[in-house]
Amino acid sequence: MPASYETRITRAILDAYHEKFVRSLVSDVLIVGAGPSGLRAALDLALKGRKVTLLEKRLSPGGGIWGGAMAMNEVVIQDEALSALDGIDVTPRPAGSGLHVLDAMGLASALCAKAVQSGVVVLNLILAEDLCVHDGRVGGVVANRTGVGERLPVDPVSFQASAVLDATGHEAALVHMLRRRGLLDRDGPPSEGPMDAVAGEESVVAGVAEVYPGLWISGMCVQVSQGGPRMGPIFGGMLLSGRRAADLIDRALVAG
Ligand code: 48F
Repeated sequence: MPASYETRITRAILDAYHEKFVRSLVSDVLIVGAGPSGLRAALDLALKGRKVTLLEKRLSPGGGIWGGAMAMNEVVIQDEALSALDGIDVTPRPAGSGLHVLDAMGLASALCAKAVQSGVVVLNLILAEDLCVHDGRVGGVVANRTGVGERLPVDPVSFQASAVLDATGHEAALVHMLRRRGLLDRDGPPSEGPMDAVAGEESVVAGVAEVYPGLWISGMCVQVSQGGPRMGPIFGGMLLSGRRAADLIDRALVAG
């Protein structure tokens, strides 16, 4: 029987997704969480020639960008952080006091588009539910379809990488997985402190680190896991945090 038009459409999706999924199984860097810090880190690492896979549990990558602040969809970036927009097709508008504004839709979509065009494999609707740890080193992520592993007795699959970045924002999901098992400072701070926009912009960048062999943190995950201040609704530090993570991870990979 000749394949119907519907069958050929399904086949095209299956073939393309299969090829992408196979490519994502072994990466230089696996990033969990496609918010501003994860997307920026993914883009920078891809531009450095790294093989990058980005897992996002939601339908749409972009994390907190879409909502701006209190669902007012404008994003604020400070003078000192304008370099965080390098290579992204957006035009910030001056807003006084050393601040600039950007349409949130424009920033989220431009970041996603640039990351994909630069070779990052983005797999959405994939929930990271555990880590692979071999000989005291994180070597990958255990993941399932969003909504499946949480509700049904369906086994997950795993993705391997030389470095894993926890960019899951307030959830600090990968850090908590290690903490629950006592593999990482079980008595670490329970969450971020109260809001301090100035201090937060600094510490979210300064705190980027490899917190366990093979596991790095960026973005809001830094504040949560290190007890830093809650951030103001400003995105410069978040993007710079992703940039610093990309730089440190790339150097660590070069050093072997
Ligand atoms: O929350 P999110 O945008 O994190 P971020 O990059 O940026 C924080 C800002 O958006 C904002 C702020 C600005 O001042 O403070 O909050 O640190 O993006 C995190 C992404 O991770 C996904 C989640 O859906 C979101 O898109 N995520 C969280 N847990 C998992 C996950 C998981 N277990 N598996 C896959 N994705």
